[in-house]
Amino acid sequence: MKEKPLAVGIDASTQGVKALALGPDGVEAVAAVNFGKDLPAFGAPEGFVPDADPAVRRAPPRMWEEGVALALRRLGGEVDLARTGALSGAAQQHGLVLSDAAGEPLGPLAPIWMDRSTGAECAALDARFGAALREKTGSAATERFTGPQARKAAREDPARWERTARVHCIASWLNSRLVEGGDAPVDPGSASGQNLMDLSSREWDPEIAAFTAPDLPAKLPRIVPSDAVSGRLAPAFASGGLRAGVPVVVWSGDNPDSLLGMGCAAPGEAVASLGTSDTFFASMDAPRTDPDGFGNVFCTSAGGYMSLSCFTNGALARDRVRREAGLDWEGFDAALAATAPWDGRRLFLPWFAPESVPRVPRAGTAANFDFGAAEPARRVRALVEGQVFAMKNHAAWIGGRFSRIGVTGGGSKCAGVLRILADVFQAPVERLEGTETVALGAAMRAWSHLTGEPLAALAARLCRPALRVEPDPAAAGVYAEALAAHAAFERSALAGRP
Ligand code: XUL
Repeated sequence: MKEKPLAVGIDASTQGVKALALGPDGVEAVAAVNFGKDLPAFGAPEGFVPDADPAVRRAPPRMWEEGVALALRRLGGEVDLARTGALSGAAQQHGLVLSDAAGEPLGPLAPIWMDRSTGAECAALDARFGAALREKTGSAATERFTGPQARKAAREDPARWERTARVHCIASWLNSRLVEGGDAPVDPGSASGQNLMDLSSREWDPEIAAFTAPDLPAKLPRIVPSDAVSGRLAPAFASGGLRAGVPVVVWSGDNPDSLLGMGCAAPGEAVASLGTSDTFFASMDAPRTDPDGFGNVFCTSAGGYMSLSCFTNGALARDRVRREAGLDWEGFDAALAATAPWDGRRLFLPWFAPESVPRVPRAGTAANFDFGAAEPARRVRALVEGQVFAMKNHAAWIGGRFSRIGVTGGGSKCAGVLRILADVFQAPVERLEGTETVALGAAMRAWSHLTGEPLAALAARLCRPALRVEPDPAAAGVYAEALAAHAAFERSALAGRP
């Protein structure tokens, strides 16, 4: 190997793949592949093949595999990948890929995290295990998780199930394709997104697995720590200078590696990812679970635990209120600057679409004032505060105060949103310099394996904030009152719904 080693991190996400090269002085290059643009023959421009049933969301596993190979080739055009000493990756969490013993997928399509077609399977798991499922695995029965998906696959096509040697989530399947022998283990970050793993022992729960599908315990991959080597790079991926035989550190899920790549993997640190959905995830010292059953608990890829709550009404709600108020994004931000914290004691529940936290199966917003008739600036403030109040109230079970909140996603560009987050949480809010946090998290694990540099030291060196917003203590009182009022308003709104 030449003087300066490289670690490569891959982010296999819904709409494409990113590959990132991390050297001794930081990120050297990033290459991207977009499924719609670069691999149109798979017919999945948005990352899934359109289906007549909106609950069904499936994608071709071969597209992910080709996407990874292409991203590595492109990265090889930017840096000399012969310097690579270790590689790792993270994939969209959950999903289900059934494979034979050599890792070949059984069938052209596999369900992804957006699939919502396992309601009957989740009901069966709930009826059998009740609250114990959430307490053991960290999540109530969840439609997109590998366990319910496997139960459905076994029921729908018993012959294929019989032929299945391995039941993979997307991360462990891609990891299997990448290594010699085609049979990779899974890390606790991915395994905790399956409704199958016991969070405290970090082993598959034999009773839950056996109930979920016939012979499932024998078909699941081994669980290994997130810093373990899963195998050696297969010759098929050796291109752009990358050498076959390079160690592949076990793949993880995108959320655990994003927490790492955001530099927020120490207990008490959290991330608010303000994208299509708003996702709030926080690092925890112990596996506490959400008594309401809305949030998920995963293992982190840094050896700890993390909460994850997904608020469906994120960017689309902000965009809708902005448009209806006749504002551009500058005007949206100016509206927040022109109004005071909890101005007029207004409360708004932005359930324009069915919501996951709290669970709201049918769309329908609610307000304690005439939302549609209110001045644009008041609507904008009530919306953003309503979103952040829900985030804070539904984070109460995580325990303690947050020492820092990292922000990412389109919404984090809006200064007014960051101000409200800092003041409601009474915690400093930081926006990072880099954007490829998932690929960076995976590359950090590979680098740590290669050099022995601890993850915390790497985070301190690589995850620098571009902007930090300190909380205003003067807003603490009004927001404490607002949070209590929001919780009561939400309870009464939920009680009045079917
Ligand atoms: C988390 C989840 C999504 C996917 C996106 O539970 O389903 O965040 O991981 O790739």
